[in-house]
Amino acid sequence: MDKTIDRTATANPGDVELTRKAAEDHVELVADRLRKMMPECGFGELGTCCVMCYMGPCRIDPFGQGTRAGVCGATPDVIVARNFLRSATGGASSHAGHARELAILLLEIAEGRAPGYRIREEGKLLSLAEKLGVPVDGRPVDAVAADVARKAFEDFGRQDGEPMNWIRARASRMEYEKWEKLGLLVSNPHNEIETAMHRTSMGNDADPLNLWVATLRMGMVDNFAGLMMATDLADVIFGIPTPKVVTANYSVLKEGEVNIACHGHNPILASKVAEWADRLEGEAKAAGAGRVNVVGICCIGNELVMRYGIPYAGHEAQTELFLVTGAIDAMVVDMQCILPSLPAIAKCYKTRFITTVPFVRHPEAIHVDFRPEAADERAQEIVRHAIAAYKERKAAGIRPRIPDVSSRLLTGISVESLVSVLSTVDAKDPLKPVIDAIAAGDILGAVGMVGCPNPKLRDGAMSEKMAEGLLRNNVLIVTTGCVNHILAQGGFLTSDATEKYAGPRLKKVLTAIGQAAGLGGPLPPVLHMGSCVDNSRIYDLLAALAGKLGVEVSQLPVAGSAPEFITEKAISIGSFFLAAGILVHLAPAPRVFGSPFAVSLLTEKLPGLNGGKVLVAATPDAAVSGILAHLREKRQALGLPQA
Ligand code: CUV
Ligand code: SF4
Repeated sequence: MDKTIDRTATANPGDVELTRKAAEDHVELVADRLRKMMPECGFGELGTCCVMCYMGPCRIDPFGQGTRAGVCGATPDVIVARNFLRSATGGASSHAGHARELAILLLEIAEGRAPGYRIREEGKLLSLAEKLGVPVDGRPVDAVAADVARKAFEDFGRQDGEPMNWIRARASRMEYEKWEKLGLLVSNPHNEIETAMHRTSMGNDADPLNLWVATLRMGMVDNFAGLMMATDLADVIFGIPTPKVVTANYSVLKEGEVNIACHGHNPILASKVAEWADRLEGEAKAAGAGRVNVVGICCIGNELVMRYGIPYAGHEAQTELFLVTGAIDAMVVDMQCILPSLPAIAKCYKTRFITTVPFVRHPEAIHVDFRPEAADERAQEIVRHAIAAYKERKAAGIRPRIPDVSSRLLTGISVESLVSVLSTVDAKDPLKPVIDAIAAGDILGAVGMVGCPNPKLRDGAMSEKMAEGLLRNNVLIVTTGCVNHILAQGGFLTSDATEKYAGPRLKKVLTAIGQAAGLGGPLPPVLHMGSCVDNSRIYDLLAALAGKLGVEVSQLPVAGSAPEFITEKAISIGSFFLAAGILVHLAPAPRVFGSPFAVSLLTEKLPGLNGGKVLVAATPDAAVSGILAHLREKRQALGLPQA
């Protein structure tokens, strides 16, 4: 292990402490492997490496050195467009899979085949049903639920070319018409995914523009067959998030308790593990532990904290470090963002690493075949694994080291809960105070900070510094995904943060709302709206604001930022926000710079077409000033004062 390099620059002292412990314990971390990988491949970074067929691999220097096209004749513009579309397809597939599992669960609940689950939000089910054209009057809830699930399956099987049910039901008229004009009304997510894979394989689509339109369409798949469907159905089954104040960071792990870390994405598994953790407290006590303590990592942490207030552990770049604490008895995962390095590290500390999904396995993991029909049995099995591990680990003399770092955060901001908070200010027209504040310039604009924690940018505290810069300039921030773990650990989701970071005009607005809502302090300047799939909540909020103003979403002074993105899911989410006509800031740089066509499309042509635009900026200062310039431009176009 290379000990000469200082890996201690991140803002979280817990990360520093555990990184040292990892070195002492001879555990290799993401940051170590990243360093060994340097320099990363320049062709890959530019997007001009192609492995689509076996005449290659081909790599093309965009600066005119060497060959100008792949063996097949594909130009850098074609290669970049194909590669990018495949990334967006990977992301959209993940989100569509997530949503489809929830649709299956809803049908199972309706038909009595998933006794461990129930419908918690009848009101949301009925309003969703009405939007989908499912009759509700006088019908039993289960019958309505079954039909709502069937509407989802209809989308996944549709061959008539008509727009998805979920788009027709959930897009506003104005946004729908915009997408209709642009040819972005997708019909069947699976067909779109199939066609994307087909057209990008060797010897098919060689028109860069056609390929980029397919990427925007993949963004539509991501939002409507993924994010929005998943959020709608998860709220129906697991509840609409409500505001609550909870604890985050390493200190959520408890010595003397059985610690279970849930990691992954879909609440189907983790909600059950959390339930059985409570119900098996007696067995934990018999094993000499206080209780079973469930904490949430990554996006499942977001799902669990938003709805149930379950302790909010940390983000993806900390998953290895959480194991290095030696305090976790079982890490239970479902899907997405599970580093393949984890099971070996778990072994070092006799932590049981449990996979649960048939297509997310690891040779060194324990596999529990989790299915909704047998959810209660399987969840008990998982919790008992953790209790057994607790005894074993105690006997083996494993000494945990839990960094004494903790922070508080306000979480649980759904559109519904935000509206109810704001209705304390204006009961008749809850969104009016926000719109007035934006119009007056007290809120300059809003930015959705979303996505992952990238070790390439973590040492520079990219997300924290960007948040600081935006807040000082009176920009309101909403967050989802792992960025929210970062910002929570940095103390940005508290009333104190409003005092500390918000510009004077933003502070005034947030203080007034906090007072009216009886929060005992200002509303935090960063609002936690959930997991990656909950980006649909951000979009719903924007659509509601735009609707009230009578403008398109693309005209609002807002932007999206994935300041440290890692996954293909961030690419597909970003593609949706581009389709919606919103500025998307990305760091690290997306792999498009090998294609002059792509650069001009994403930074010059698309803005003129629908407002969508990509901003690439890898330093906080450049990102903040680029975003501020954009917000000011949008304000000017609407005739709003510059503040
Ligand atoms: Ni979906 S995608 S790392 S933000 S969960 Fe965290 Fe969460 Fe993964 Fe990125
Ligand atoms: Fe090379 Fe063309 Fe094959 Fe890609 S598809 S590997 S560019 S020959």
